[in-house]
Amino acid sequence: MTFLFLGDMGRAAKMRAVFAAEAPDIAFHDRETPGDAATVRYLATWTPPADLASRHPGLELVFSTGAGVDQFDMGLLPPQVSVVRLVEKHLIDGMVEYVCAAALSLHRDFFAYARAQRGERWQELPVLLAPRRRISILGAGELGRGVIAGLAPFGFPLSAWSRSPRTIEHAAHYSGDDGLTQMLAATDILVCLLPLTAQTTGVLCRDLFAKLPRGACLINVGRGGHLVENDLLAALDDGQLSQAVLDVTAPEPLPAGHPFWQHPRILLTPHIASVTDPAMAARAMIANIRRHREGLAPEGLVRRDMGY
Ligand code: NDP
Ligand code: OXD
Repeated sequence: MTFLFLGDMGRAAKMRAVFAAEAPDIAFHDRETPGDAATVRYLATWTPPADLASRHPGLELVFSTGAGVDQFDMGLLPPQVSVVRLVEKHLIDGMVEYVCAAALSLHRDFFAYARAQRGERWQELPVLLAPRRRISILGAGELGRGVIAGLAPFGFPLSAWSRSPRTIEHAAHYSGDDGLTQMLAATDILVCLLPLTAQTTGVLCRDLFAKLPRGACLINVGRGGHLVENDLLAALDDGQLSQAVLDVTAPEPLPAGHPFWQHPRILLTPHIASVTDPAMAARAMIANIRRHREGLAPEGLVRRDMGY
């Protein structure tokens, strides 16, 4: 029973050590020692190669090494293969830290003060405390709910929007188009934590920005494909939005000379909001292999027809 990791060898070494110590019953293979392709039951990769199914006819589970699966071409995988994304505490904690840091920096006007400093202006802005700053999250999944739990102790009024109705501790919940419009009207800082699917591509666009109160801020930690770049530039230029923090772009990295690089109201980070830890990922995958062997659904099982 073989697990094959198709990633870089530095990560492979860390994952191999966890498998050796905690799952000696599962043979661990990697790119340099791929073993017998026919015995591979479980495989982890960021993007599956096109010939995956023919190369490994015994495949049962394909793990994404991240939380997202938009980089997978589901059509290349046979229907009996389950696709599993990474659901893991370390990944959630990283996202919570990043979004809290970005939201607090926006809330306490750090970006405006950085601009004032560069212009040698000693300029006070009104101080609002958290109960007067409304933060909303697009997406109420593993990461969105983690972020809500991380922001709640500060006292921000919190909301979240997702496809299906649900109850979330510490946040008002909205779904549907009307729910989105209602939520946006009461949002000062908007965080995108949606998966990238056909339905969510380009969701961060002029129409959505127009539904926010004037001067609202955006944090995009979902995917670059969620954002219509020219609509963001227009919204920042005319003051509809006052600041954007972008951890994701399309493509990554942006080409030289792209207007986002030098924009005074955009902070770019290189897709580091939350980074997979190979050892933690290996533990999550081992736990899911055990669940699968017991006939249980793996945690993070992707609804292939929905794309997330
Ligand atoms: P989940 O699948 O747990 O959650 C996705 C959420 O989005 C769910 O609440 C889902 O609704 C909602 N959603 C999906 N489609 C729609 C839609 N059409 N309309 C409204 N709501 C929708 O994902 P995670 O929270 O684990 O991860 C979210 C994304 O974060 C990843 O897909 C990835 O793109 C990004 N990410 C970014 C990282 C970074 O470093 N920048 C790191 C890790 C992930 P419902 O609950 O109803 O299904
Ligand atoms: C992920 C990511 O999906 O890092 O895990 O973006």
